[in-house]
Amino acid sequence: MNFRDYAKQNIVILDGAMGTMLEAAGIRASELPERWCISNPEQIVRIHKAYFDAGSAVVNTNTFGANILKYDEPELEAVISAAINCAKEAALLSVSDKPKFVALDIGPLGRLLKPFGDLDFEEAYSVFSKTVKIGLKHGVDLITVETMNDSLETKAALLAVRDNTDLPVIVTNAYGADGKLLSGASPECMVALLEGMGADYIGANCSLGPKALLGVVERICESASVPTVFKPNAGLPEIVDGKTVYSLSASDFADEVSRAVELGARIVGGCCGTSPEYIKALSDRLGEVAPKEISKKNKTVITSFSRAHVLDGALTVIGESINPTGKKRMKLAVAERDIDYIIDLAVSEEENGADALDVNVGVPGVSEAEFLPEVIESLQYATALPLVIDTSDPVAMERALRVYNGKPLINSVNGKKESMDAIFPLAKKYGGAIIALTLDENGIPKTADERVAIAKRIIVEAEKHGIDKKDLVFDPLAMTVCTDRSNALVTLEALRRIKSELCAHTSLGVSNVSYGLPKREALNSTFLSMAAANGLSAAIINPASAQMMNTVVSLRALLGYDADFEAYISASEAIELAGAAPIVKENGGELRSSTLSDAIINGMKDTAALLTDELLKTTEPMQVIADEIIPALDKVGKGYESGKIYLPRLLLSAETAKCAFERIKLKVDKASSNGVKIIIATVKGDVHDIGKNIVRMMLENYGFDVTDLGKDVSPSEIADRANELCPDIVALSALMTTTVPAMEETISLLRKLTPDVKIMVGGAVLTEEHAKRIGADAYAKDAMGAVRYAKGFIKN
Ligand code: THG
Repeated sequence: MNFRDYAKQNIVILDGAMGTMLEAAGIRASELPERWCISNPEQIVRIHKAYFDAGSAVVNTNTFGANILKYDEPELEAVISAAINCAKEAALLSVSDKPKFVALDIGPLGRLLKPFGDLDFEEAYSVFSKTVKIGLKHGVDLITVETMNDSLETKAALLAVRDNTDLPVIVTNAYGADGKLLSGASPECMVALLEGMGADYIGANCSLGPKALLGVVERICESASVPTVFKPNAGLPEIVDGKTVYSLSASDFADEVSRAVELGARIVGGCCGTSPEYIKALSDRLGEVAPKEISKKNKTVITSFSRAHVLDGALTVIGESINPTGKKRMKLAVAERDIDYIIDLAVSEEENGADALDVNVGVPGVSEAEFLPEVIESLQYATALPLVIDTSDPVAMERALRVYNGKPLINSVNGKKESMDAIFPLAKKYGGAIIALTLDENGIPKTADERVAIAKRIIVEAEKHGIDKKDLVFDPLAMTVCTDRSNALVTLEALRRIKSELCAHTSLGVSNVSYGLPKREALNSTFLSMAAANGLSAAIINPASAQMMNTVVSLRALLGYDADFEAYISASEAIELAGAAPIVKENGGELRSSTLSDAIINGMKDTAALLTDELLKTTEPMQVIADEIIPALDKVGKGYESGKIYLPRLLLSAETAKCAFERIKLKVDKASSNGVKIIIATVKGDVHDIGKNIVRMMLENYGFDVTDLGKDVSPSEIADRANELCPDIVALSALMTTTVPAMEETISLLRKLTPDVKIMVGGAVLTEEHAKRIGADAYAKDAMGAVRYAKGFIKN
């Protein structure tokens, strides 16, 4: 039986933890677990077989970290083929009468993509591709991409899978207590992104215990049209007597996971802390539960790295400002590759109430294929809004689509064969929604009839490429009424008919209608109202125009999308406060971010460097740091702590602050240090330095003098360096539960050798309480927590 058929008819039981079982079998923390496929294959076979016997229909190969960043090529192939053989052998040996499937397991790379780390998207993609190709060569039934906490890394992995095989693929992410990935993505973001790219099964694994993730599972079930997967830990990890224990018993675990099945999850198993006993309990428990039917969701969703936007009739505003057509200043910015100017426009548009941003950098003589992906990469963390990628160059489009961290709106395809042949495969592969212009080889039709006919043909053609109508947004083309007085009416009729006859979403570049006429805003806003009355879903407009945005706010209220007129009233209050001034600031072509502080907050690196140089002409370096840099970092840091902004944005600001610090360092040596010395290290046995690197970067940016000892550092080395450098603080990181004992050991050694030094600890598996228990002076929940503690040591 093939896996897809099996999953259609059954609740699929996956396996439980591999790591936990290997620990029990005596693997040391410093060993690479995948090597056991070669050195101790009988153990690996035993574990897989125990899962099959307990009721698993699928086991994941022991290849979580099998990639060319950790193994050279011959060893990688040897490890993966041995891992697959172990799983297949276990399937043959198992006494279970269920069908048995082997999934190639792919975990995170252990090195982070930009902006968290230094890995490029393309590098990550090629690393994943290598693992996938080897796995396919040795034959598996399906592929599992799991435990990813960055949406862009997940995208790289899924792309590598889909470029090489049509086998079923399960994709599960590690969500935090806030219901989001570390990179900021919500469950709705992940569903839109992954479903768009062809993931067959989508879900959550690892991280918290089942109860804490039920909300995430529910949201995935509500937004996904594919089966939902749930593979949580056995509750929350705790460390007791140096050992990691999980809070849930097998039967409690089975009860809680079966709650998820009642909510709609159809593919379930266990992650860290679970064993065959847990899978047996789950399998027995689920014998009685019927799988819930999955409904096809018809929502049109676009996303940024952190936000999902649904086209739902409440008139989506797409900001038009990032477009050089007819704008001298913007043309200059593109010619000079001035990304800061573009970020500035984006920040304004977001502040003015746009829901998504059109990004067009087409200027004659500038290679869009080079510049557009660069702009998309920079812009996507400077704004939380989904981007609308606007180019007629398919090469530029594909490059931009690759690096985009989310599901974009593709602007655009049209009814020409050449356009559809170029764009539909890209949309299918990268999973974007698409604006489709109702024109074809014969140009823009004069009648609404013909425009509707083109829309119909586009739907049929898109279907052939596997693209659903819900992902098409039709643009019946607004044209200036200057040249033909029937233009507006034809567009409005086409709009109405596309909505009523084809039940499809629509968009319009509204301001085209007034081209060549005076008092454009009057025509534009009136046309917008007429279009909205005819069913317009998304308007490409200038959000800096108060008249346009007032019209939008009014339309939403009149169309019934503004419950209690809340948005309408707060917009009119803003007008009153400003003394009848427009509710939105006009953008007069000047940079809006005029202070260094603003530049840092908005992530404008070149501008920050420039403004720092400017300030240093008149101001003392320490003053620049105190007045501009630190307040900016504080503001972003507070936003992060309150959950208003996400990690990529925090890091962007930190990097921008670094640019400012570099200018200051050029001027005065040591000027940036606040005099507090900190040693930071990831403890022995732990090779994960993700968290530590983020903390180091934040501390450095606040002017702390940080010495980074790296990862996997022994207690004696840490103590020796502390002795030598006499720091104020030693900061220790442990990401894995298995390495927490090494942290405790380091603390006791430091207490003996350097009793005056304060010790701060952090890491994914630690809690405040546990930090206290192992004798640390402070626990830092995250990078900002570390900064807060260290600030207490600044003398002035
Ligand atoms: N459909 C789709 N995409 C589109 C268009 C469309 N993308 C481009 C364009 N048309 C929509 N974007 C703009 C951007 C700017 C202007 C018009 C359409 C424009 N700007 C004023 C000018 O240049 O004079 C200035 C406005 C301002 O004050 O900022 O006219 O139709 N799918």
